[in-house]
Amino acid sequence: VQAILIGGDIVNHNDSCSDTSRGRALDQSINHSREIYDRLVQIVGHKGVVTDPQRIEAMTTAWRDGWPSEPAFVVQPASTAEVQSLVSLCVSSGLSIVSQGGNTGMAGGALPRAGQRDLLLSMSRMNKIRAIDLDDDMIVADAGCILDQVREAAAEVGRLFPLSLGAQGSCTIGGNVATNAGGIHVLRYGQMRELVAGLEVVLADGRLWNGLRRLRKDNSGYDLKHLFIGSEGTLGIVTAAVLKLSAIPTQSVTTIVAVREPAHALAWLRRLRRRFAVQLTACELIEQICVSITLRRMPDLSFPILNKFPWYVLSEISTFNPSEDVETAVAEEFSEALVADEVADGATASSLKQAKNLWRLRESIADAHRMEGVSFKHDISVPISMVPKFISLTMQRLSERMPGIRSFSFGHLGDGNVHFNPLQAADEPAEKWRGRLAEVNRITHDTAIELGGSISAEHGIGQLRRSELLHYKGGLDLELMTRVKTALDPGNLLNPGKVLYEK
Ligand code: FAD
Ligand code: 2HG
Ligand code: ZN
Repeated sequence: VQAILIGGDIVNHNDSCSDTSRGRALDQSINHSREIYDRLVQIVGHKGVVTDPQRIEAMTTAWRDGWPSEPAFVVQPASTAEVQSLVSLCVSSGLSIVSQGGNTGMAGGALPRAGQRDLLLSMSRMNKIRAIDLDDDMIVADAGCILDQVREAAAEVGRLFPLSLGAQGSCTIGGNVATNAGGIHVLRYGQMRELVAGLEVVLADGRLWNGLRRLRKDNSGYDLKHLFIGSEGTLGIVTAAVLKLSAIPTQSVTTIVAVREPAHALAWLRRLRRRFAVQLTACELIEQICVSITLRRMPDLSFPILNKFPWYVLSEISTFNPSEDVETAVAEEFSEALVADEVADGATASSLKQAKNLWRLRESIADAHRMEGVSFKHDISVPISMVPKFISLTMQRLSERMPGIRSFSFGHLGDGNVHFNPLQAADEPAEKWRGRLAEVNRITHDTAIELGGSISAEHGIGQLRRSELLHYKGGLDLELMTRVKTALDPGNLLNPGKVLYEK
């Protein structure tokens, strides 16, 4: 059998770098790649060990950034028991484990390191909906279920699983949990953390933590599931989740308005919140350049506002009363905003097709952006009130140092989460702009922190922002994080080289 030798033969655990296998007792008898391969096959069967180079290539290539990645082995377990056996094998053979769902993460967290003893554990075969209970109003899903699959299963029984993001056709529930994913509906339904009632997690010593409870309230001690949510595969392997469902709105109205500056976008958000309260289910800020680049890349999309304006706000208002006249209410707010000179133009989707077109445009910005030369991605959050100041101050500071740099910002205005992704100057060679990420990061993240913000709102740290985390987090934050990591994974088995630096 052609096995595993993607990262070179694994012969001696002493070869591993200081990141791996600290404190783990190794069983010398299985410390050889062929033997490990045989043991893997015993656990997951031939079907569960991936050796096809094309499949491995897809699993080790990030959606956008090119991190070098070479797993020692790639496995796809089919059950929680298999995951437990794999963990035991890794403990005894000195392998580390990198959990992977859909590999859509934006911080490089799901990629095994190159030249290390990293086993890539893909959850894609664990993809069953285990149960749906309408009285509990919850769905129980394997970690490898695709987000769309869960949304569809909920819809089939007349319920909504509200997490919604551009990658929902390929990202998994385990990945959503591990990154505490956000998306467009956070302002109404919360991030993944708010949507999870219970988790099943395989721990770093192979034991199963069964927190798969369907409770809405549970104050019996520390709420351990929250440790695993957002831990990016560094504290445990999520094998299943209990997720809270919601009602499907009977009517959703999508509106886009054009504004001249982000402060006016904020004023529009304030209006919508005041008028519609919890009925406001999405509110996204989009800069003109995002629209033009996305339309150029995706010509089947259209845009209802013909004149160009610097910024747009795309919003969704959802109600449970089919006869409620949301469109008239939005039009009233729009007229008032027009008189106050806060909006310049606007349109409301008059069909599902038009609404879908607008949301597809919004969700395609990230894809269009990655094709546009050198760019610098950020996922900052600031208090909502600070969004306009963050954008103007950061662009001013960047432009002083890097004339010609182009603003490219969009994101979840209702959460104060800006994807601040400036582009290199147009018509300049890419070489001039490559290698400037650290400089751009420093200015951008300094400004976000200065305004009371965070260096990552929803994409996480992974390997992309590890040094930024180290730079910005206070000593006590890092100390507590390290103590949690050490308590749950003393041998540093799980996703080493991600989130934290090992001592
Ligand atoms: P992966 O990429 O496979 O993994 C991500 C991290 O989770 C890694 O650290 C991995 O080790 C860990 N992990 C995965 N599965 C498990 C498991 N079972 N147990 C333990 N750890 C695990 N994110 C947002 O928050 N909001 C958005 O709006 C958004 N939009 C996106 C749009 C596009 C086009 C793309 C490509 C990505 C977007 N993302 C967004 C980023 C990404 O976080 C989400 O797509 C998703 O949550 C990742 O899920 P995944 O299954 O692909 O995880
Ligand atoms: C989105 O909101 C995603 O579209 C991706 O979080 C953001 O590409 C990005 O920076
Ligand atoms: Zn986002």
